[in-house]
Amino acid sequence: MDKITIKVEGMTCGGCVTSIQKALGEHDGIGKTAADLDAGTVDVEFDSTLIQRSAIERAIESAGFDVPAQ
Ligand code: 9UX
Repeated sequence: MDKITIKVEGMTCGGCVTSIQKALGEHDGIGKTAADLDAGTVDVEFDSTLIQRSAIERAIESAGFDVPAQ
């Protein structure tokens, strides 16, 4: 598994954390996720043979959050 940290804008409560982690968990190739509300980041473990960073960022945006240019 690779591990990346993605900056995410718009997480304002524990429910946001849950919904991001739930949205990511539905994708093949994504392992453990950990959203940090205070830091505005999400750590994502993923299998790079199954999913790419760009798709992970799109999944976060589809869940209703903004991923600024990193
Ligand atoms: Mo709580 Mo986070 O309603 O969008 S889930 S602010």
